[in-house]
Amino acid sequence: MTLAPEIASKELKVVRGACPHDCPDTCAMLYHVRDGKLVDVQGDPDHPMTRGGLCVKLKNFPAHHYQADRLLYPMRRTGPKGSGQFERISWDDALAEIKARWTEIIDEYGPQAIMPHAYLGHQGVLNGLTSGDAFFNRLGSSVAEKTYCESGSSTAWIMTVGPTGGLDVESMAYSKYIIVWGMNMTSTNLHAWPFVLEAQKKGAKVVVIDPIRTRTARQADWHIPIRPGTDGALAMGLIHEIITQDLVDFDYVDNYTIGYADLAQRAAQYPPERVAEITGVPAETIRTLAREYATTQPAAIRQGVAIERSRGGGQAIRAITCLPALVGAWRHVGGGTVEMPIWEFPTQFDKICKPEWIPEGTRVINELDLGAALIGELTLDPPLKSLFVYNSNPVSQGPAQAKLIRGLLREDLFTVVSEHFITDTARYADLILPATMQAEQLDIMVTWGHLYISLNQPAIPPPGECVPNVELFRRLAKTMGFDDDYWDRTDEQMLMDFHDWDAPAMDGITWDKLKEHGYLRINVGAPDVRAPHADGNFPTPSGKCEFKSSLAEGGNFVVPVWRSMYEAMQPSDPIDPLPDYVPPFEAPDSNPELAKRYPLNIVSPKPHAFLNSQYGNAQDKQRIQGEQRVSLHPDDAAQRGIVTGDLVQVFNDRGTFQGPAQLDDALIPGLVMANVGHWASSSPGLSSVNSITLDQHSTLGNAGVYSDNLVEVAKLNQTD
Ligand SMILES: Nc1nc2c(c(=O)[nH]1)N[C@H]1C(S)=C(S)[C@@H](COP(=O)(O)OP(=O)(O)OC[C@H]3O[C@@H](n4cnc5c(=O)[nH]c(N)nc54)[C@H](O)[C@@H]3O)O[C@H]1N2
Ligand SMILES: Nc1nc2c(c(=O)[nH]1)N[C@H]1C(S)=C(S)[C@@H](COP(=O)(O)OP(=O)(O)OC[C@H]3O[C@@H](n4cnc5c(=O)[nH]c(N)nc54)[C@H](O)[C@@H]3O)O[C@H]1N2
Ligand SMILES: [Mo]
Repeated sequence: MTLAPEIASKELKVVRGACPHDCPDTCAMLYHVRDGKLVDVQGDPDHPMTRGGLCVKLKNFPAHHYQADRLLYPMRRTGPKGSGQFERISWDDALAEIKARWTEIIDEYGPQAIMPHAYLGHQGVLNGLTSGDAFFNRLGSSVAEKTYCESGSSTAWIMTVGPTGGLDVESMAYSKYIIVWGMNMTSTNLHAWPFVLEAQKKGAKVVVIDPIRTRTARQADWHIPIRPGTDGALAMGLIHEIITQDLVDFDYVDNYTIGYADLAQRAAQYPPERVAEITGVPAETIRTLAREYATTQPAAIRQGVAIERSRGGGQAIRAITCLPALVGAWRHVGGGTVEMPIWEFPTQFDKICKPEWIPEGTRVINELDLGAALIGELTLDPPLKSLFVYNSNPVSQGPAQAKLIRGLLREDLFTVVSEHFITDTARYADLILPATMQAEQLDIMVTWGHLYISLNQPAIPPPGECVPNVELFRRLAKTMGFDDDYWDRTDEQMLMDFHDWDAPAMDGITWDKLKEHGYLRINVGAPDVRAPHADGNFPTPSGKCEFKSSLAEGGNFVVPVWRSMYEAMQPSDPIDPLPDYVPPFEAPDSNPELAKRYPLNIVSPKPHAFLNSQYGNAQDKQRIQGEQRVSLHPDDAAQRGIVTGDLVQVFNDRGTFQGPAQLDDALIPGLVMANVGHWASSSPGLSSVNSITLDQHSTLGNAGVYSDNLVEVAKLNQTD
């Protein structure tokens, strides 16, 4: 940005910050401030992962703060729902209206008629995923089960190896074999990629398993294309081969695992020829991959969240997480697997979230069911009468977009949204409340891709009447008459409560040091020596890696994405204690009837230049990301008379969206790809990719099934 001369001449202040986004990298940043204005944001050159570089999303971060259409004041709807017409009101009026409407609703229906909806718009302790929990628990609203992301993976992970950080991504520099499974690291975990490249330079083989030859796959030594939702079969096939080729590390298995005999029996059902039919991965590839993986140690597996996005995603992650113990990869620095290392931090979420305030018997509604809940497809007594959305954009990111919009259009639903912009969801609000951005607030970032505690310190004052989420909920608590001491704590006191400072992992870490340094590595062993399970030590009920899970006995459960969030998630259906392949809800093989009408599988991975839907309204990012394209294999396009650039429609019984076609032989035949995150309000047809998404849950952890959808694609007449 060009600075006015009077600002450029003012003294430069540098403040230590941390990236706010839901991304495994959580970069350490340096805010450059002149005369109260944010003039530049740089990656911290000293941080071992950030290494001075920020990703494309964070380039120009000051401009995000000063974007002209940013919300600066509370707003009340003036036009019909969804019209996007609002007028400025005062905070006092907004809070008074919330109090009046909620009091009415509570009197008539009880507090459970109110539901919060939050996800990871912000990743902080004070302002993130759980920032409203204490307030809504105290209010007695319905509890929102938040399983947009990682809940399938985390549930599977904890059933298998317990709440361990597992392999440190920095230790991948010492790996000799690296499998990047269902992750597009160079877009979604960019700052871990240098460790992969370092290993590759030293001779390690890098393998990518993905239905698409992505920008990451192109840099790998071996790309193995696979049909979406079939990773469980591939992993079971690898287990089968490791056993039949006599590659098991029996010393490790005997000492540090349970359930081997049962696992072997299950895996016997997955010979490579059968697996090849399910996955599309040739039998010989499966044999070779198993042999190379087992015999090239240390071998690492970087698991992507994308694996969980189908009916059997959780079970697939169970199978994958068994692999390192089977071959003894955990013995070595650089061996093992990583899901998210968050479990290593000594967090005390309960002190922030107050689960003990949830009134007994309070119902739990999964956020992925919001559309169904709002339109009465789920029988709810009392029905939902008010929705409070913060840190999330369900119209863009949730499944079953059409149901959700129908629900949000209900005249009797009182919807409040706290936001930075009038998003696809905020358009449907009755009231919008303005939220601060990262340079304007204090927070500790919850990190899920490395082992550093990251502090973000405020660098500039909030513009207009924006408030951090933590302050928003304090104001709401006061408005609703809550007088607990909890609401009197300062931000700093709350942050001090968050970690267990006496835990060994916090050795050498103090608040003052954190303020001075911005980030500090927790005390869990340096990347060049850390081998957390060289001698077992798995934090499972048995203390071993559980091929056969003892936690499964309790029935299906959801591991809260953020550790110790609370145990409101009741066990439901019985679950299989052994990993297995669970076929997708929607795939040509598993649902041939549906495939007659909708023969193509669609995946909707992360946009390179947006962060989920954030930056989807920023022109500089739109220029990089391009519009909502529909990628398909040239053979599928030819069958439909489609060429690159044609405006096409993607559809199934749930909905439809449009975009220009892009023919791309990087996709396997039968696959369509459209990145999530483009705004419906600025897309042709006014809908986006989640219009076609099924609102079912995976069999483990109630995860969303974004990679488990059949569609058809047709050319649109330009006059349509
Ligand atoms: N640039 C950018 N970075 C981000 C984000 C963003 O929006 N933009 N979002 C962040 C968030 S919230 C998350 S959870 C992470 C997720 O990051 P990733 O785990 O990388 O997830 P995706 O980008 O959804 O998908 C990664 C790859 O998985 C493939 N894939 C899809 N379905 C399957 C399947 O069933 N099996 C296999 N083997 N592969 C499959 C896709 O083709 C895609 O190339 O990224 C984070 N980082
Ligand atoms: N089709 C498809 N759908 C998906 C996925 C997919 O791969 N494919 N991925 C899923 C995954 S992994 C995830 S994590 C979810 C993400 O789902 P969301 O977390 O809903 O995604 P975002 O687009 O980041 O939306 C967050 C919103 O919070 C707002 N926000 C940011 N900071 C603050 C703040 O401090 N205060 C307030 N009040 N608001 C703030 C932002 O402006 C933004 O509009 O999407 C899921 N949906
Ligand atoms: Mo995510």
